[in-house]
Amino acid sequence: MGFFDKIKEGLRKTKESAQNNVNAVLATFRKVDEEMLSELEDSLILADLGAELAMTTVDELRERSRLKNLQDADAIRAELCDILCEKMQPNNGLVLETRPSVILVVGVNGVGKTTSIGKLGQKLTGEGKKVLFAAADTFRAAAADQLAIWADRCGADLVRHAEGADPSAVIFDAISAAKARGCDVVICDTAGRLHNKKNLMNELAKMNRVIDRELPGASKETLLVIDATTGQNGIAQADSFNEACTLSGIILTKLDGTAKGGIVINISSRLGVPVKYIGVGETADDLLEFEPEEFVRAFFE
Ligand SMILES: Nc1nc2c(ncn2[C@@H]2O[C@H](COP(=O)(O)OP(=O)(O)OP(=O)(O)O)[C@@H](O)[C@H]2O)c(=O)[nH]1
Ligand SMILES: [Mg+2]
Repeated sequence: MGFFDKIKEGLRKTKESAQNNVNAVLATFRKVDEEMLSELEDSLILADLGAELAMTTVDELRERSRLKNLQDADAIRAELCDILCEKMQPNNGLVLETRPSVILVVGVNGVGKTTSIGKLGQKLTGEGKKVLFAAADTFRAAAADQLAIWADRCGADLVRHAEGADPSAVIFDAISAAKARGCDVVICDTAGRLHNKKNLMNELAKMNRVIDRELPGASKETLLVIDATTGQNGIAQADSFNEACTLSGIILTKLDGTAKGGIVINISSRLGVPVKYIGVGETADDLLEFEPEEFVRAFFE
């Protein structure tokens, strides 16, 4: 399946949803008037674009369709795509320039951190990189086992400690091992933590200090994993995590499980942090590098 088709397949629920009638509004399009614009705004909100973004988008569409004298549905759709693309953060991919580089993966419980690390490991080893997983989720007994399965699958190394160990100590050991073995990338799995639990957020800050101390000047990506099915709460999660550990990117998972795929556009435009990957399923191939233009095109096709 091609890249574009995979996004479309991942958006199947969104596109089939009776609620997402953006295309239905355009299909019955006759002229740009207030009734049509307000229907369009409603359908954008229902697709989880967020009220604010839906409003500013429709305001711009009203203005531009007047200026450019847009008369047909295709022209309106193209203009709508352009407006949304302009609002989204461009994705320049991961910056992994030093050896080793570090990717720290954070997020609330069950959003898909460990799975996304497995998928990312697969991608990077596939590019010929030597990858090491750090099992810094020492909170759940099965967490390191789950990561070990992914490590086996993609040929990554694994550093783990016993349950209950200090996660920062795991990261310290993983970095030492990566230096000794000449690894290209260390990917750190962390325990799920609620964004409003102060002590857990402090623990995250400590892990970051260990990385900065042991690898000064190294490339470091701090990726927040957000579950697309949680909708608008993802914005609040991003704001809190960003305070604790300056995020460099977002992985938005479970897009295949939601009828509200517009959350991607919302998150990509609302946060000052780019969406770098989207998850569209549970297998190793189901992590796609996020391309705003392709995504918006798939969304409206
Ligand atoms: N459909 C779908 N399922 C996903 C996706 N990403 C992850 N999952 C599933 O979500 C569930 C939780 O994934 P984990 O990777 O264990 O999540 P986690 O954030 O590591 O969870 P904790 O470590 O408990 O905080 C698993 O059943 C995954 O298979 C996705 O993109 N699509
Ligand atoms: Mg996990």
